[in-house]
Amino acid sequence: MQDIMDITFLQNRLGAEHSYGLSYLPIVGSTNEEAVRLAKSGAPAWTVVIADEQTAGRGRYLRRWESPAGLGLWFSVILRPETDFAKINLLNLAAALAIADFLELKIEECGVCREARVNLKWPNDVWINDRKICGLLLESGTENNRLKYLVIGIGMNINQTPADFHQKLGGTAVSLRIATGVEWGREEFLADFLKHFHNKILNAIRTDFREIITKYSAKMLYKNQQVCIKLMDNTVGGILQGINEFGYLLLKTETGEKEITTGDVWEVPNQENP
Ligand code: BT5
Repeated sequence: MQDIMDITFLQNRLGAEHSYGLSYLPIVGSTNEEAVRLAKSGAPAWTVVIADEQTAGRGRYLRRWESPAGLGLWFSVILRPETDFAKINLLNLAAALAIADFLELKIEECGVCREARVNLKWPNDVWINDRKICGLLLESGTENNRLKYLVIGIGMNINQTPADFHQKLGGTAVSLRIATGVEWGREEFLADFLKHFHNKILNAIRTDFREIITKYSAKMLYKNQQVCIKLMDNTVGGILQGINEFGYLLLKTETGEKEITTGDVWEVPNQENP
């Protein structure tokens, strides 16, 4: 497989009727940074910034996202949804769900018999079995409490082998190749994903996210399990119950039910069976 993406192949596979404008950069600091810059200067909805490699790929809270050349899909989609800023959580969940559904479709299509369960770790991770395959980072601009633009940054591990991951990620990250045992054509995968993503996001907005909560909940990691949630300045423990209509996490704690708007969820190992 090649490091450099074949953009003509990608365009052709997307077909003539697609709504995307592609901006391809072999190497960039962060596709989100570039997409935010383009969005601020008026780029239309469905502009996609794609890179083969990111030198400063970012996660939430200024964390780093490993984005080696030619092995994954690192891209950012600009949206201009006509919605309140408050809908951003639901858009985040709708995007994660669209990714999980697509991964399931592709895994099924390729016919591997390996056990590859796709799960959602609230709020922005997609996992296969017990490892992270994909992370999302949303960045937005607002005006009078309405979303002016939304950038959905997506990092998906595609063709890495275990040795390609940084030691620090050992045991927590996975690629589609590791999960399925086969190598994937990134262009074909991305073109098919973009078509799927467009339909899913438009449908989620059109139906006011009505089905998203139920569908997201069904794929949620650690449901009804004891978890620990790392917030900005403290940690809270409890039983993960699901999400509410705003996309916030519901946690049953010793002092009652808590609504969590952001944070990192970790499983608390079972004392009898750690
Ligand atoms: C995320 O943050 O998971 C959001 C990642 C978004 C990356 C995309 S790539 C395209 C676009 N451009 C950008 O600059 N970013 C977006 P968070 O939940 O904070 O998780 C970050 C953590 O995931 C790190 O601290 C590592 O532990 C882990 N990690 C880093 N790189 C990884 C990788 N390639 N695969 C799996 N885990 C990784």
